[in-house]
Amino acid sequence: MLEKGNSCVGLNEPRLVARKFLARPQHEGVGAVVRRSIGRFELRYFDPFLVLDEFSVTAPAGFPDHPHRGFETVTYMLQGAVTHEDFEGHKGTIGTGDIQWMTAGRGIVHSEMPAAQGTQKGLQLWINLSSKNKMIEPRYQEISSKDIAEATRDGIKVRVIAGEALGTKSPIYTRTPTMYLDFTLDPGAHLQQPIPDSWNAFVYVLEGEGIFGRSKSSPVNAHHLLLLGSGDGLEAWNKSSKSLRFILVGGEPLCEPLVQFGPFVMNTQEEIDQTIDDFENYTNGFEKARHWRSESGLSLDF
Ligand code: FJE
Ligand code: FE
Repeated sequence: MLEKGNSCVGLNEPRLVARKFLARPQHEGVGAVVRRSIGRFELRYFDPFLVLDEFSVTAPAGFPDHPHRGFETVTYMLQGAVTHEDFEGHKGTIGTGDIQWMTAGRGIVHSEMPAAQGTQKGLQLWINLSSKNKMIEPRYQEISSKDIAEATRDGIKVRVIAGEALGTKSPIYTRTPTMYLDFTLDPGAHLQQPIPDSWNAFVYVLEGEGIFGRSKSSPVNAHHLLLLGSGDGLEAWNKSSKSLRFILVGGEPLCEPLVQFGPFVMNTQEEIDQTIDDFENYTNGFEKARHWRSESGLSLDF
């Protein structure tokens, strides 16, 4: 048995890369560009993950007024800033390195628009909620970049957005058990990161070139999504001469039926019909949408 601890981490069964996707740019929102990996046609759902978008928005483009129900959105800024504004008057700007973990629950209507000159870049992940949590009160968890837990060891830097790595824990509460780690590996670095056996997990490469799963596998570069197979953790190497940055995300699968209509994600068609009804009639959580418009005054079709 290998011992698992803060300073002695060993993997019994490293996960191999099961599938690889290149996320190509597509248009979303109003004039925005996203590289969608999870949520595209070939990969509708990777339980509990619904969407992974690497987005790029330049004013006046953006994501004006639109609803969500039944899941969480996690926005992680990589460059620039985005202002969000919701129908309850919750408003704020998230800048480079900041995270907004939004539990839409029974309903949020909001806008997400660029807040700075130039191009704003980031990642948005949609995490499904279990049937018992779909209709909970909406909740925000916001962490500014300076408060995100970081750890460094042996040429590895990690920003712990959710879960735990290198002995450092995130304060984020995940309704659907989730880990979200932002790794930077210096040239020559080798990572071994435990992942709970029963969880689904993926890597998305942001910068540089990495080797994942097996030390002899071919290098993978930016904008690629790697779905990991079964096992107890991830092994990764940076055998290049430049730094390597990627996110590792894992989550406990819900194993529940899924019916999605755009930004509404429920378990049955009846619940989706009810949701459309609630949205159109401003009921069951959408009451405040009746008289609300964001400053942009626009709304997003879905
Ligand atoms: C949405 C179309 C959309 N990816 N990445 C339809 F574009 C959106 C949406 C987003 C989004 C927002 C940000 Cl800030 C980043 C994104 C899709 O807002 F919700 C629906 N329904
Ligand atoms: Fe949104």
